[in-house]
Amino acid sequence: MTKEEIKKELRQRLRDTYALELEDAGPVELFYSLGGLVKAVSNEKWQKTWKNYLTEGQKQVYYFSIEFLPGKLLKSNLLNLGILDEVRTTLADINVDLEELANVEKDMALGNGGLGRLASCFMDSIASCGLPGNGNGIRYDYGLFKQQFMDGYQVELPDEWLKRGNVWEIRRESKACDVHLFGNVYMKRLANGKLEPVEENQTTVRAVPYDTGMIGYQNGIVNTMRLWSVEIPVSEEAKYHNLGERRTIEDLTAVLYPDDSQESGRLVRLAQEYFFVSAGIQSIIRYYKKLNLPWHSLSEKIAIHINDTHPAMCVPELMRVLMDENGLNWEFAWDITVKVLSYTNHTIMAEALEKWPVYLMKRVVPRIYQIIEEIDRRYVMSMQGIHPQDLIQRTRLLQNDQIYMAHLAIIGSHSTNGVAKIHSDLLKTIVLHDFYVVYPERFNNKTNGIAERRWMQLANEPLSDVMDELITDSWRKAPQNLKLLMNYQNDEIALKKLREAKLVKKEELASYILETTGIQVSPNAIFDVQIKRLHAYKRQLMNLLHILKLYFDIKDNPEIDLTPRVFIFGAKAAPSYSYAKSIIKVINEAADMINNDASLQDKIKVVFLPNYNVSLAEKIIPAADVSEQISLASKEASGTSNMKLMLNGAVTIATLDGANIEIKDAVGDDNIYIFGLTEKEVYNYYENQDYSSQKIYDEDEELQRILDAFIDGTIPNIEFEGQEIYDSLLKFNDEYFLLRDFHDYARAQEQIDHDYKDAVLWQKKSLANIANAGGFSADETVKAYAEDIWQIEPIFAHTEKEGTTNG
Ligand code: F58
Repeated sequence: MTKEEIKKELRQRLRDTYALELEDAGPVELFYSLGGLVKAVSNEKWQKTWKNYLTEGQKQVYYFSIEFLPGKLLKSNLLNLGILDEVRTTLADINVDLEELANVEKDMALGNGGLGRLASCFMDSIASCGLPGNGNGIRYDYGLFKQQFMDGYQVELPDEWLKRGNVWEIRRESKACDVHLFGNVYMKRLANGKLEPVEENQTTVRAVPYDTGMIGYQNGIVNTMRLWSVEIPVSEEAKYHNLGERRTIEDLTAVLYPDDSQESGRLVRLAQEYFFVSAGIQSIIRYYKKLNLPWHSLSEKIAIHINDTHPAMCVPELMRVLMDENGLNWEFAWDITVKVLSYTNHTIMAEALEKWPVYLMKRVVPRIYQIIEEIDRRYVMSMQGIHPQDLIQRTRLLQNDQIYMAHLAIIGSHSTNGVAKIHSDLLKTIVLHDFYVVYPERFNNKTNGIAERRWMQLANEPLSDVMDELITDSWRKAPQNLKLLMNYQNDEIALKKLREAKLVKKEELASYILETTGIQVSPNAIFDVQIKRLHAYKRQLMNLLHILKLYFDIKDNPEIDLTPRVFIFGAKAAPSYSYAKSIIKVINEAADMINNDASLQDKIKVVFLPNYNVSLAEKIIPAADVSEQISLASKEASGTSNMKLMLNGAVTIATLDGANIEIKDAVGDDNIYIFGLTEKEVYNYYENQDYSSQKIYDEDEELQRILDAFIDGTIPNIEFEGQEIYDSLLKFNDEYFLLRDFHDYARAQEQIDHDYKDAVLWQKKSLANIANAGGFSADETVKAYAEDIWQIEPIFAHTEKEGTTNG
């Protein structure tokens, strides 16, 4: 599009929608008009893409995820359509700043953290690699809560992201379908002797899809992310004249659950899981039927991915649709189901592995429960004589009146993968070892990846420009080419350029910190960043223990030679996770104490930025010097902020956990700071049960002083929280071994303090991190999924093979 065409289109849209001239429009009107224009450009490609898939009979994957975290889409869509620069300069001609328009857009925050963001990075990469793949999820009316701090406490406010409407989505009324919940079911014997399920007294809700185009990077491909919203079917309207009853239905897709620990919400959460699974499966089968192919070809045309266990009801739902609605027998339906489905596990934490009480499942989805029972019965039967009884009992779906959703996903699919090498190994050797014995061929690893386009090209333009200058812009299409940067390791001019690019982003972040918190920080200090959900295993608390160590060090010796450092946190705690909320409170109070103590001479500052989300990550990550990846070894499945920070030249301080291990292998020992227990040592402690935090404390004066600060009034205003944390570390024996890892962590931090003083040395380390981040591109990850698990091909490869030319 030329500049003139862009202006003309904008003028027209402003007149048509707002009765405004370009010169009179404000950022909101401009954003929506520009969004509409972008959508119109991409719609043409979108239509072509799906028609192409249909006529070519392409096998497609459907990525089922209860969370998607796309963030803002305007700039990413412009970039992927290849018109970012044109639009930016056109707007500049009329004195409009694209950044200001982009800020009008609300983050689409339909997820909690890594799991949801991974789903969105995958959507970007799947489209960018020309792969036929679609998302399937829930269109929550309210996304993840907005976080504010009051007196240092986390306060949760509703996220009204749809208030001004969502410019990207298309409501597809004609693709709506009915989902049935509750009621009861019994088996009726037909005249031919066969049994048929009869369902009664059900509640029927309407699932209406809202589709958003997932635009590939400058390749003409636009895939679909389909999010379902609940409505009352027209035929049922009369039943719901009572407003209260209406609300119970409409609330089904009202909010994203930050966790499932509150009983009151659990029924709704289960209904949500079934709702988007059932709607998704029904729409896929409806599509497949249009192809007029026999059922046994289903797995040649369709792959369905279960992202964590939340969509695990795909297994019984696909069985139900094939058997009850299309008359297939059990064996045939089962064979198809296992071939079509695949599953990713994202955690080894027992409390996070979903289990649903039988009574709840029976109540919410009685027919699904019946099918689950039958899967369990047949599984147990088929294993008799092959595996020992105790193994069979441990692996079955139904145990202690609960349904083990991971077991359902593993038994009902052909592939189970972990998200980093160590995590996949732990699944095989420990967490899911029994299943590995039963189905060794089903287990595989797919290390997570990130969309470099968003995390470098969009988030960090100064660095992107330096890269173009040094290694040409080929890395933009092929992130592997970042490797070429290694040629500049000893080039002082290149190192200086990289340093200057980092400084620009640090200055921007410093301004943002001042604006939002009133805290003044120096861009010359080390920016040390820990950004992730607040969870005990991620050990934000250990970071604080080290900050307190430095605090006491400076107090004891005001002349101490410390490199000034700003510790930056970003994290939301699940509203019902009170321990995590206490950690937020103590960090905020310690921050207040430190930031207002002039005797520290600004040697350390602590900033907890509120409302961590994708947009805030885009501000923090490019400005980071140090990346904190300090989870207890074995607990973090992979991590992805570690990859984003590395890509932006931050140097990692890490335990040997998750993808940190692969990052270490990629950058080499000199360019990462490793400390702490290994996963084997952690498991040894579990086995021998000989960990005593009290013993460590009793023998360690420094730790005594730091821990006592939580209860002796040193950190003010934390009577309750301080005691809770103190007790967790001593009375309850320090579940995540903070005291055990503390000194090694402090040692690694001291090394960072020392190395950062040598600007050239530090910049070389930073360069090695950028150069080796290409291996963590989500493009590579989804290509591996496509080849090994989904068996789908890029549209280009497919059309070439068939001898056609439409790409
Ligand atoms: C995360 N899981 C893992 N779960 O913790 C992280 O290591 C990994 O990199 C990432 O998945 C992607 O594989 C995660 O984000 C959740 O947010 C849960 C969702 C359901 C409610 C409880 C939190």
